[in-house]
Amino acid sequence: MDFAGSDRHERLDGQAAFRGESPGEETADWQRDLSRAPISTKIVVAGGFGVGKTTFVGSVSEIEPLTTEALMTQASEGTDDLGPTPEKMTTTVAMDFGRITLADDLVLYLFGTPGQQRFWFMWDDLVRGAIGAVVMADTRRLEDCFPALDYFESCGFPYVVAVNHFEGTDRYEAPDVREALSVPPEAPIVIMDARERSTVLDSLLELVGHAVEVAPA
Ligand SMILES: Nc1nc2c(ncn2[C@@H]2O[C@H](COP(=O)(O)OP(=O)(O)O)[C@@H](O)[C@H]2O)c(=O)[nH]1
Ligand SMILES: [Mg+2]
Repeated sequence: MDFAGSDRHERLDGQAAFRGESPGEETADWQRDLSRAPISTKIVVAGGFGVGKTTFVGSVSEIEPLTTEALMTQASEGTDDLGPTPEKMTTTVAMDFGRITLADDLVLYLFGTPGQQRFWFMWDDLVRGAIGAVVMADTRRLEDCFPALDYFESCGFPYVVAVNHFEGTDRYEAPDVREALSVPPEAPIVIMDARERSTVLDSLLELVGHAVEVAPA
């Protein structure tokens, strides 16, 4: 783990003791309780093209993230807008897949959805069985996450908005983003950096907390 020593790490440590984090530490009673099987759940990572979904999943995945990137060809010219990320040579054609263990017995499976409109037919399948979604937003093109927001709002699916802050762009605070996106007050907004593991974990913890809060008792 590469975030030892940060404040965030200490905070996360309290909330979620990561597997293998402290090898010398005594195991607690509940950890030896074999009846306590790990709970696994699914989380969807959505957002527009180039917003950082593949980076997000790759930053936290314990397993080699499975991505199905394809070299962009002339066929996607004019469909995939490369304006803000001209260096981007690949595009995710199916999905990103990763896994992370929180709190020793909560396993999250992350599914990054392709942002391109031509793949929206997959969304109903993708969200089946998921507890919630992280909707990634880039403040340079907030409108790219409208379709994802509309989709999750329309089906009452819990989500958090993760503003992936690209350096060199204006920094916005959560209330500004909430207003610009008309995000209802109950949906958390996190300002983060998809390349920074600790901020990706923060976003996931926000989502898990939010999903638990809104889940029917
Ligand atoms: N500067 C900066 N670049 C990022 C950040 N997140 C992703 N990138 C880069 O932006 C590009 C698009 O990210 P990617 O994860 O492939 O986007 P996706 O299409 O949503 O999967 C890649 O070149 C990433 O390395 C970030 O927080 N800051
Ligand atoms: Mg991708």
